[in-house]
Amino acid sequence: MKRVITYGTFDLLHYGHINLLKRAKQLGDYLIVGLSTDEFNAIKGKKSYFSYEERKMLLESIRYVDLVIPEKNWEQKIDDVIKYHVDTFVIGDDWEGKFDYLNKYVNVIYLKRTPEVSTTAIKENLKKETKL
Ligand code: C2G
Repeated sequence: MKRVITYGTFDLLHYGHINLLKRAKQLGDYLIVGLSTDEFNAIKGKKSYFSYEERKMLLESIRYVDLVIPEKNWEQKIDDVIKYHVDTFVIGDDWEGKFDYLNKYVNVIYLKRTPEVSTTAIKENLKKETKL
C-alpha cells in the first residue's frame, strides 16, 4: 500500500484544494492530511473562518482523504512520515523547494497550484460584494 501525506489549512474548502487532494491520492492508495490546528494557523499568520473540528469534518467527507491528523508545528513532518510509513509527501508548488529536506525519507512532489482560486481571494471578493 502506497501512502501519501500532505499538509494544509484547507479553510473555506474550494476546488483548488480538491484538485490537490485528488492528484495527491492518485500518487498512492492511502492519503493522510496533516490539518493545521487553529493554534498552528496563528503561528502561520492565518486565522481560518472554520475551526479545526469543522475543517476536519469537511476533509473527512472527501472521497480522496483516508485520514486527517493535526498539524501542530513545522517540525512534525519527519516524525509523521516515519510513524505513518509514508512513501510520498506532496504539496502545492507555492511551497516549491521548502520541503526538500524530506527527500531523505520520502519522495517529495510539488504539484501545480490551481490558479485564480484561493481562500484569501474568496474572502476579499465577498467583502467587496457586501460593500456594494
Ligand atoms: N492549493 C492549490 N491551489 C489553490 C489553493 C491551494 O493547489 N488554488 C493547495 C496548496 O498548495 C496546499 C493545499 O492546497 O498544498 C492547502 O492549501 P492551504 O490550506 O493554503 O495550505 P497552507 O496554508 O499552504 O499550509 O506545513 C504546510 C502548511 O501547513 C501548508
